[in-house]
Amino acid sequence: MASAFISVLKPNNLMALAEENFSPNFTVKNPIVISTWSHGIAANEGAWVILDNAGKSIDAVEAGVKVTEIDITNRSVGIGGRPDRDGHVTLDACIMDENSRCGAVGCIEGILHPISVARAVMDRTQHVMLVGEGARSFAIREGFETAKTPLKEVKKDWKEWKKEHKDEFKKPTINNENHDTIGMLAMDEFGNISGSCTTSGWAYKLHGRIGDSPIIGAGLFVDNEVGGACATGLGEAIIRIAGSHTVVELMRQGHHPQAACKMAVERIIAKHDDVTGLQCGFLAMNTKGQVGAYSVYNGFNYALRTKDRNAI
Ligand code: SD4
Repeated sequence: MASAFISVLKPNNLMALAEENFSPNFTVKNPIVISTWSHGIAANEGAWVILDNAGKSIDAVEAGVKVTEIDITNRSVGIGGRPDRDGHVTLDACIMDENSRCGAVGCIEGILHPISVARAVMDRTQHVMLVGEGARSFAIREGFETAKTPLKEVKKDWKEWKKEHKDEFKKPTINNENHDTIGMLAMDEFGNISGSCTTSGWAYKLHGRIGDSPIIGAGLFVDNEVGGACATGLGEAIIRIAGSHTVVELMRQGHHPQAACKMAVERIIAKHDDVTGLQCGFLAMNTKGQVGAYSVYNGFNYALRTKDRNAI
């Protein structure tokens, strides 16, 4: 087992805050919102507008990640994302509320806000997940805005990539453009937890590939009696252990969110003979307002927003 690779997450610039967050006695008074990576700062602000006005966590996690989806400079979420190897930008997203209601879209193309389509699947259909052309037709029928993808500059990069790689499949590397999915968890002032997750997935993936991010239990899971978890990183590895569900179940057994994330990461490591280039991370929150995060390699960070904190 490659346990030497395990390392606790320590965001470079605010280590003290991170240490404090992870201590067993640290709890945050709700409302609170946390999300993956530094783009989480802006996303949390989007969620905060709702949370700070006595809004519901489900509305907050939708509004929050929409900020990231619409950021065309982002190469791993939304319409600015990198395409698959055939040049299609296919997006994955899911959402889950405090009543275990959930919705998801996978491999959807040319839609500005996949997270809102996932929400519509949850609110307006009897299904949980729509994929591909069916998801896109549903979105259009329901009046969701379309967008042309890939962006010009993204297409240029893809063409260069194709020239260099021809038929070979791109190996994921650590903490580069492949690992910037946004996963978000929020607890509103009523103590209810919801989560969302949205991504353009693994850059230059095979056409039709769906990662963990739209899969309830893999990229995201919420149980309002326990807490929520979301994931980022190599989706195939996260799916193999039903990652976010695993983290929530470990919290149900009494583990602190930090310990639960670490145990899930250790399980991923144990299932792979070689974790070279395999980066995965989990972020979790329990009903007490305790948070935790852990990844295979250092370098993963998350953003936290409460009434008096707004930090990475
Ligand atoms: C995927 N989990 O499609 C996503 C990629 C990711 O941060 O998380 N990037 O496998």
